[in-house]
Amino acid sequence: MKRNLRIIFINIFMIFLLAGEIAMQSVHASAESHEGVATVQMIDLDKGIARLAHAPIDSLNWSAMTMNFRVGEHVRLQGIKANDKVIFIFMQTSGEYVITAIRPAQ
Ligand SMILES: [Cu+2]
Repeated sequence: MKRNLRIIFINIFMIFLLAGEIAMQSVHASAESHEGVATVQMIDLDKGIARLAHAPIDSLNWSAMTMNFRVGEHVRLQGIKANDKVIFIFMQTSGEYVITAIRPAQ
């Protein structure tokens, strides 16, 4: 019985992982979004800003730099903090770069 419960929990967890992956892919599929790898410098939850030291982003011809991104309203930061390495997806919206998804890099 306990074992069955454990299997059910693992299955639910896998479904969430899969749903997250699909969400990332659908964000990725839209024309204006870009993906980057970065180290978090600072997160200001009050202002909704993340300062990221990102690696080059080929889809924008950007070289590596440190810059501020706006954190999208519905983005869950899920415990992401300064010095964490992350993979993130962002879009340009009215002159701002807005993070639409972010997760820890493996
Ligand atoms: Cu940049």
